[in-house]
Amino acid sequence: MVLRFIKGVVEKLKGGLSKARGLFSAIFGRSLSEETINMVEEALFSADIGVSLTTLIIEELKERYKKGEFKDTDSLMEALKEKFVKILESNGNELRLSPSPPTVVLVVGVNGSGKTTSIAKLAHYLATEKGMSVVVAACDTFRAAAIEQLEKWCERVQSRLKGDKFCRLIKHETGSDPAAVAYDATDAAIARRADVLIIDTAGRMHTKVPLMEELRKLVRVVQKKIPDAPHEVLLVLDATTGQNGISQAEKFREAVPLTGIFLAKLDGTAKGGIVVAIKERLGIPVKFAGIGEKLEDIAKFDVASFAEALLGR
Ligand SMILES: Nc1nc2c(ncn2[C@@H]2O[C@H](COP(=O)(O)OP(=O)(O)OP(=O)(O)O)[C@@H](O)[C@H]2O)c(=O)[nH]1
Ligand SMILES: [Mg+2]
Repeated sequence: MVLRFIKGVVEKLKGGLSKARGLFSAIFGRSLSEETINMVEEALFSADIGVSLTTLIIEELKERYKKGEFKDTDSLMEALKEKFVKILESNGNELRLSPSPPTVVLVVGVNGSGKTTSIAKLAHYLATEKGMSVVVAACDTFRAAAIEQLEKWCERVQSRLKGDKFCRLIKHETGSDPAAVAYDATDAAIARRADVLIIDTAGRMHTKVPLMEELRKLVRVVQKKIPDAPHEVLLVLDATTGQNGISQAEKFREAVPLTGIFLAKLDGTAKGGIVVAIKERLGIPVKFAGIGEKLEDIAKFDVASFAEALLGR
């Protein structure tokens, strides 16, 4: 598994982005006119770029069109692609690693967004590709099935590892305090000299303590042992939820400083443009994409490939 946008991944991604792609590709081959730009606008809306960003992009394109900057539709689409890449480009697409392991990765997101599956993929990637040992904390203690699901994933990852590398789950009983699990998992990660500690969390309010308060508490507990943790806070967004992702990000950001997005289900009926909107509105880079339900179905987010998959012919 090479975590780049290898051909198969781009093809898969194209499938997920097919609706928006269809609208964009209908533009190629047409003669250039104001009408073509209106078609771009429609395609941007349908791709879930969002109203404000679409308006901004379209105004810029219209202005440049009036100045005669585009000689044909191809150059118009090229300008659009450049704009996308410019918005998405950031130096922050890599996972932030702590100079003194374990690196703590906190994973948050609403119910069903894909957190647990994405954690499994990330653990698998870090263990098999980067040779890291991983401790996973089952801090979604709401239902037994959630803990079992994570346990199965960790065992599957473990079965693929060689030598003394490991992927171990730390869990408590269903219904126990998530912060207590985090505390033990932090201890275990330090004691076992793990490279990474990945923390799964609940996506719903299930006690009297509001979810966001629970997240803050969990962070405080981890910081007792690792003061600069968490080094990475990944928000898992379901790519099919579109613009709603923005408000989810805003909500979680009130509780914990988000450092990246894991965009799950990009292989589904995703519109994909949400990536651009999130980066533009919130300044949070998309670091990984989920492109299926298997351990290998993770792609490191690559700006140019994404723009090509969405806007390419
Ligand atoms: N097609 C596809 N399905 C995914 C992807 N990531 C997760 N899923 C599916 O989405 C569903 C929810 O995934 P979970 O990982 O359980 O989500 P969660 O956020 O942990 O959910 P809760 O623990 O219930 O809050 C599962 O059926 C996953 O198989 C992806 O990248 N592509
Ligand atoms: Mg889960």
